[in-house]
Amino acid sequence: MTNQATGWTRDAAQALYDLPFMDLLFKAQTVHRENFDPNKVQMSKLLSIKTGGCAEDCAYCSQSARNGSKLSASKLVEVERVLTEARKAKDAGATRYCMGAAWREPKERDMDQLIAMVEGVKALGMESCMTLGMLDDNQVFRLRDAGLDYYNHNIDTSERYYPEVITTRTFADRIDTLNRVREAGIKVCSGGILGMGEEKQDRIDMLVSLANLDEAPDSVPINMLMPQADTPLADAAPVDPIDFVRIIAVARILMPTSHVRLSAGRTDMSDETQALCFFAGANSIFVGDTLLTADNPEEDNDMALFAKLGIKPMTAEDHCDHRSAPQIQPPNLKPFAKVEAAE
Ligand code: SAM
Ligand code: DTB
Ligand code: SF4
Repeated sequence: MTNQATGWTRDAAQALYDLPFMDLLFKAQTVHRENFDPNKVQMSKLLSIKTGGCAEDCAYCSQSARNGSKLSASKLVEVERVLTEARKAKDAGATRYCMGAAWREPKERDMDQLIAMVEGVKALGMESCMTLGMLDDNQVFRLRDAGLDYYNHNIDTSERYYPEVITTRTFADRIDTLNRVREAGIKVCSGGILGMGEEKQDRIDMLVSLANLDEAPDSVPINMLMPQADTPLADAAPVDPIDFVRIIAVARILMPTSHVRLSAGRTDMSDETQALCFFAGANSIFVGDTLLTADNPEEDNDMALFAKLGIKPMTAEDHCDHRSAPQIQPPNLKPFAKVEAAE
C-alpha cells in the first residue's frame, strides 16, 4: 500500500491548525488510532558517517564549511566501525539505522563503501536509512540494489522561505531527488525544521508540500532548530511548544499513514511537551545521546519517559504491519458536549 497524494489545500490545512487546541488534538489522535497502535513508538539511531566541511550553506547547520563553524571535516567512517555501532543500536532496541553524511552529494569513489554499509546493516536485520545529499539516477539504483530501505532528504521549510535558509541548492533540486528516490522504490523520509525565523504559514505550507508529493513520505521528521554556534541562526528565537505540537498534529492528519518523527530538539523539550507530541501523533524518535553532531536525550531518560507514558518501542514486525494496526478506541471517545448533554 502506498501513501496516495492527498490534494490538501493550504486553506484546509490552516483551518486545522487554527482549531481550538483540544479539537485539533482530538482529531489528530483519532486519525492516529485509525492507522497505528497509539502506544508504540519507533526508534531510529543516527550516525554521522562523514562529519563537517560541507559545501552547502544551510543556515542552521554546524557542518557547513561556509558557516565558519569550528567543526573539522572528517573522512568517511570505516564500514566495520559503522557496523559495530549499528549492532549496539540494535541491542538497545533501535529498528532503523540512519547514516548521515555532510555532503552536497556522494562522490563516485565513496559508493562502494556506502553500499557495504547498507548491506552490513541489512544483514543485522535492521532497516537502513541514508542521508547523503542529492543523488543521481545511477547512485539511487545502486543504493536500492544494495537494499537501502529509506532515504532522508528534508525540504526543511516552505518553498517561499527556503531561499532565506539555503542558497546553494533549490527547493526544486530537493523535490527532484525525492522523486528519483521514490520512483526507484526506496522509501522516502522527508520533513523539516521549525524555529528558523519562518512564519506560521511557512510551517503549514511545508506540511502541505510534503503531503502533496506524488506519494506522501513514509517518514516525516519534524525537527526543532537546535541553534548552533557560529551559524546565522545561532540566536534564533525558540519555538513555542504549543505551536510545535500543533504542527505535529497537522502532520499526522495530513499524512495519516506516515511515521511522524519527533526529531532534533528533544533535549530542550519537557517530558510534557514530548507527551503532547506523542498524543498529537508523533510515533518515532531518534534514540541515543548524539544525533549527528548535536545532543539528544540519554537512553535512560527516554526509557523512563516511555515507562511513565506506557509507551512500548515498536518492534521490526510492528513496523512492517503498521498500516494494519488494530483500530484501538480509547474509552469515552464521545465529544465533551455530548457527555454533558447526557447528564
Ligand atoms: N547533508 C545531508 C542533507 O542535508 O540532506 C544530510 C544531513 S543533514 C544534517 C539532515 C537534516 O538535519 C537537515 O536537512 C535538517 O533538517 C536537519 N538539521 C541539521 N542541523 C539541524 C539543527 N541544528 N537543528 C535541527 N535540525 C537540523
Ligand atoms: C532529520 O530530519 N533530522 C536528523 C536526520 N534527519 C538526519 C538530523 C538532525 C541533526 C541535528 C543536528 C546535528 O546533530 O548536527
Ligand atoms: Fe551540508 Fe546537510 Fe548541513 Fe546542509 S544540512 S550544510 S547539506 S550537512
